[in-house]
Amino acid sequence: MITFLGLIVTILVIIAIARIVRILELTAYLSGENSERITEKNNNLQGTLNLVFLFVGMIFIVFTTWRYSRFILPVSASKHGVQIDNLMNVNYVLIFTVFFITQILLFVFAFKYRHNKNRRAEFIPENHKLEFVWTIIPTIVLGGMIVYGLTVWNRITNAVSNKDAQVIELYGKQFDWTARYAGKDNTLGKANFLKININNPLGVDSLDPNAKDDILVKELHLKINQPTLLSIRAQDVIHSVYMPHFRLQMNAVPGMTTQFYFVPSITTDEMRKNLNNDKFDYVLLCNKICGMAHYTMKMKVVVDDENQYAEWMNKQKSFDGTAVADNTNPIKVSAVASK
Ligand SMILES: [Cu+2]
Repeated sequence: MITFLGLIVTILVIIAIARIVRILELTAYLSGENSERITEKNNNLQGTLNLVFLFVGMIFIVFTTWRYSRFILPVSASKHGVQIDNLMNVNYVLIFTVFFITQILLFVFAFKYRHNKNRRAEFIPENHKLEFVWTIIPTIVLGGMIVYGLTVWNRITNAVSNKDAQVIELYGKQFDWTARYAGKDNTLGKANFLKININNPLGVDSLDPNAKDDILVKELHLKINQPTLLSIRAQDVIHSVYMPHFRLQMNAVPGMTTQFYFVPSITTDEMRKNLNNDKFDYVLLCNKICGMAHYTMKMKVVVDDENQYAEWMNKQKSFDGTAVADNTNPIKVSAVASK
């Protein structure tokens, strides 16, 4: 109803403006002015308006950047995140520099070279030197950015080969995440979608000896400075593991395993102190629009120190080693909280 009224009001306002313009034209005509003719006064006004627009626009840009900078993520909570932030900052500096230079030149020139009857425009059909400069400089700058970006990305993703990493599986489905810890053997048990049932949401193969000590949880706990390898799977559609505070994102694709290797570097407690906010929590979000309740698909992430982590881990329960995972005798997944 409100939108309908809004639409009608908008249409009426447009009609009213059109009528007023028409009236102004008619009065000008009646008073003998030729409204088609562009006068010196018009040119000066338009030229000055260009300067005003530049000035107001620049103030607006600087103000909004300052005003909303609090929405920018805090310092990275992972080791590799520092490289991503550097890359981002270099991009910001470049973009802002180019933006300010080009916009100031654009509007200042529009003012400076507004029409003047005593001045003739120069005719320059081509200028090879100029074209060379405006082709080569952006090519070098953009090429440099691509090489820099790829180098950082390769360095981050190649780190995966590290063998000391703790393996944690993240499993996405519409619409929640489950984390599986590999247990004492640091080896995840095999999983098979045929074994998925209400008591075994990840389809873990309980016949696999590696699966017996696996632990399923609904809250992701990470140990500070512990190299961690996320092993990522999805059940139904493409999801994406997104942990913005760690500068970490990787797609979760049905039918394949993806991975991300990283080292958490700031505990939840430290970050709360940094941000002066004792309600702060790290979060894992789904970053692929995966259906109606996509926005609810998140999991709390906690970075613990050694003691906190051990304390939490000791409270978890692993798979019941004796049960067999089939539909008639489902394995018990005691640690999966029914939210
Ligand atoms: Cu999702």
